[in-house]
Amino acid sequence: MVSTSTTGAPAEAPPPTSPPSDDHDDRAEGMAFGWAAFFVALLALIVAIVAVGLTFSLSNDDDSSGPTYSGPPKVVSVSLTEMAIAPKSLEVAAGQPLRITVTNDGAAAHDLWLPNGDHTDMLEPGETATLESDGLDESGEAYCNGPGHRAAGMVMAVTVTGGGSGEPDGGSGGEPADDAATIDFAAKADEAFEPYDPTAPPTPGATEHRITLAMTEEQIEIGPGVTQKLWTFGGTVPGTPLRGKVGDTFVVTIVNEGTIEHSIDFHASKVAWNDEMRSIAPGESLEYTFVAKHAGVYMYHCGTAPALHHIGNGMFGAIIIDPPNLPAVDHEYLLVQSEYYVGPEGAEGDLTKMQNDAWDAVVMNGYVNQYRDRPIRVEPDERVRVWVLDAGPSENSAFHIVGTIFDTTWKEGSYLLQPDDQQGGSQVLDLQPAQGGFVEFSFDEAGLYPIVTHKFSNVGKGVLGLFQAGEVDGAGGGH
Ligand SMILES: [Cu+2]
Repeated sequence: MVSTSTTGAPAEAPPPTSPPSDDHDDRAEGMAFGWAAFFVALLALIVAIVAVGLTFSLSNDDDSSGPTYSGPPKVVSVSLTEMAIAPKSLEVAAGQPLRITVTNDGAAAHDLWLPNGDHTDMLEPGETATLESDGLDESGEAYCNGPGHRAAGMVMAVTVTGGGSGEPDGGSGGEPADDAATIDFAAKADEAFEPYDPTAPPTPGATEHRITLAMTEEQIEIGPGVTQKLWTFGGTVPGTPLRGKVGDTFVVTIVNEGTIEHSIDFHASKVAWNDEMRSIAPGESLEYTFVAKHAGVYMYHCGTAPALHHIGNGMFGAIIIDPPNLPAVDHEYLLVQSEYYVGPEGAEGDLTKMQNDAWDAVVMNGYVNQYRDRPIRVEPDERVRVWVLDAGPSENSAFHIVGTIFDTTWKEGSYLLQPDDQQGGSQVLDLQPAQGGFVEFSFDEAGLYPIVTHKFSNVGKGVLGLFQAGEVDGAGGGH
């Protein structure tokens, strides 16, 4: 498995526009001196302004000692749910102490932050805490600091009366962040980029599989120059691919190495939801044992509320359970389609966009157009099987390969088409979110064969890949 994890921005310094020369150096020194003088002057100005401001505020304090309040505290009850705070607004006198009973009535962890920074701990579902504050000087917004929760609508407008000015800026709830990173779909990954290995894991000979999946938070590049803080199973998006046969036992230990609760839900299993699929806190682990009773390419994902956010921010993967008598082929690949809902650079995906089906990108195996720039290499007439999973969270897939026809399609546990005297062909494997299957085919001629979803509005959003059959002039070649 190749990780696309990075710890910082890609190292691509812009090339110098002209070679350095003595002339340049002299001018640079002169300019440097000029700038230094300028900054000294600027610093002096800033010091002067601060001094004046300080004097003014001190004398101001002498005139009026600021908002004082001598009455009883304001006592309020606040309820936190997905994704709202009730009541929606709160009015309090300037300087009046606050005693807020905060109850988490939701299914995920939440907290409450006041505009002055006073806040509760992160509260588990059903938990109640009392938030005491000495009071506020200015209006503002109270909010939940859970990842993406404020932008998704967990806000409460706080109006402070009789004191400092300032209107509550409560309009931000429910609006997507406008500082989201932008993906350039024409950009190419730099030389050092290592694509997610599209090769399907081989079928293991053993019948019991012991696997540990760390649930982590990673800075991961999702397209050239755009990095998001994704939540993962095993450090990659998609998560570690797993494989076995019908009848095999999987003993999976999940370890929560993140900072918020997570869980795992294997669609390949038949187990009680309230036991194996329960959420675990940071630092905890859980053993999830199941027997694979039915064949398929199944999704696994985090189910912790809001599951939309956990899946949309990277917590999904594929597990292949081979049907009996699966024929051998020359190459087997695994392509997982999913969407990105891009937040600010280096931050989590935007939950509000997820709630509105407003994806920025649709990708195969977690990276924008990665097999367009690193084609998947086979030979003409070789038999190829591609397992396809649509991880969503919300968009479908019309999986198609330009220039070939599938002679075999298998979807959700059953063959739809196999070679017979009807000589039928299939052009698309259609998958709704969390559906999977495989297709088999070969390429008749050497050349390039684009991989797409035939929902063409998504083709320009990062889903494009290429198979390269044989030698092609000018093609990079990949796997
Ligand atoms: Cu999770």
